Amino acid sequence: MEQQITHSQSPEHIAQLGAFKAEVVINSPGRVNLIGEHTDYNNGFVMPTAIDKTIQFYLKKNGTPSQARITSLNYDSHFSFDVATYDPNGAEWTRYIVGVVEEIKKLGHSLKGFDCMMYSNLPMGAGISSSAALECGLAKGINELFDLGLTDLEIIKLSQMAEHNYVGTKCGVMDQFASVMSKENHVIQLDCQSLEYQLLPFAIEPYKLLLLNTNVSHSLSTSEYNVRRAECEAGVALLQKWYPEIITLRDVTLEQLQKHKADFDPVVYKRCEYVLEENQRVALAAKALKAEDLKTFGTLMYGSHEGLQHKYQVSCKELDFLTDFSKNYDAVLGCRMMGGGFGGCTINLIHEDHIDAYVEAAKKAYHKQFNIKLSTFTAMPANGGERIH
Ligand code: GAF
Repeated sequence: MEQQITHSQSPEHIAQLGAFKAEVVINSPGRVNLIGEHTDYNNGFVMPTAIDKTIQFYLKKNGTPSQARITSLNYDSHFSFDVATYDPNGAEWTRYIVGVVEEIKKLGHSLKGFDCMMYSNLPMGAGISSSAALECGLAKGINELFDLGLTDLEIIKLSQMAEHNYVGTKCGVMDQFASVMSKENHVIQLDCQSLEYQLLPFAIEPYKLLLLNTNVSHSLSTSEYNVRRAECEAGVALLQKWYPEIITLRDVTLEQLQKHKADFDPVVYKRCEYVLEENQRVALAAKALKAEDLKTFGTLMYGSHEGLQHKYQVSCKELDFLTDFSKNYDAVLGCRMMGGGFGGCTINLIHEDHIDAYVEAAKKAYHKQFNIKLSTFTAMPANGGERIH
C-alpha cells in the first residue's frame, strides 16, 4: 500500500485545540508545480496548484497590547515576540512568522497581541512549499482576526517579501500565489510578470500525480537558489548591451540569446537557455493539457527535468535516480524534480492502476541505492487557503 503522510493529531492535541477556543481557523495548503521551474523570478510562466496537505492556524486575540505567542503542535515548540518591535535573532522557523508581521506593519497596519497554534500535515523540506503555506496562512489569519482588509494579492506579495527580507531566500511569487489562489480540480497557468492567470481544468483520469519524497534536503538549496537568480540577472545585464529594452529573461528570445552565445560565460548561458526553454515547455504543456494529450505533457515533464539537471544544475543524485527509474515504467508518462531542487520530491504522472506496484518497486530500489527510506503520497489539486472557522 502507498504510504500516506497523515496528521499526527493526538488526543492531547485535539484537547489543546478545543480548550484554545480559536476565533479564526485557517487552512493553508502546500503546492505542487507541474511544470515551469525557476521561471517565476524571471517573470516567466509556471503551472502550480495547491494540494490537500495543509497547515492549520488557530488564532485568537489575547488581550495584551503587543505580545504574540505562537505554538507549533507538531514540534511542541513555543515562541513569543513583541509585534511592536523587531528582533532579528530568532530560529529559522520563527523568521517566517516575524517576517509576515513586519511586512503587514509596512502596509500601515498596527497589530495587537494574539495567540496562534499551528498544526501541519505538510512535510517540511519536501519541496511542496511548507514555507508559503506558513507565510500565507498566518497572513490570512491575522487579516481575519484583526479585520485588516488585505486583498489576496497583498497577502501573496507580503508573504513573498517576508521570505526575501526576513528569511533570505529571494523566491519568486509562484508558491504564495498557488497557496492562496488555487481551485480544486484545476491547475493555475500563471504569467509571473503580469500575474494574470488561467485556471485549467485538471481532469487526468485514469492518471494521478504521485510525489516521491527523497527525504533529502541538501544544504545548498538556499544559497544556490540565490546564486541561480543572480546568474539569470547577469545574463540579462549582458544582453542589455544589445537590447537595452530587456528587463528580465521574459523579454528575451532564444534567437537573441543564441546570437550572443560567444559573449557569455558558459554557465550563465546555460542557465538563461534553460529558463527560455522552460517557458516554452509551460506553453506547450498547457496546450497538451487542454487537448487531453497526457503523453506529450509527460514528455515535457521529462524535458524539464533534463534541463534542471544539466543546464540549471539544481537537481541531485537522489532526484535523478528516481527520474531515471521512472523511465522503465510505461505507466509513468512523466516525472521530474519539483520546486527549488537539491532534494525534496519528484512529481510523477502515473496510471492509477499501477501506483501501488510502482511505489513498492521505487521504495526498494531507492533504499538499495541510498539506504534512505522513500516516502510517497498522491496529491490532487485543492483549493487555496480558506477560513474554515
Ligand atoms: C521555490 C521558490 F520559492 C519558488 O518561487 C520557485 O522559484 C521554485 O523554488 C522553483 O521553481 O519553491
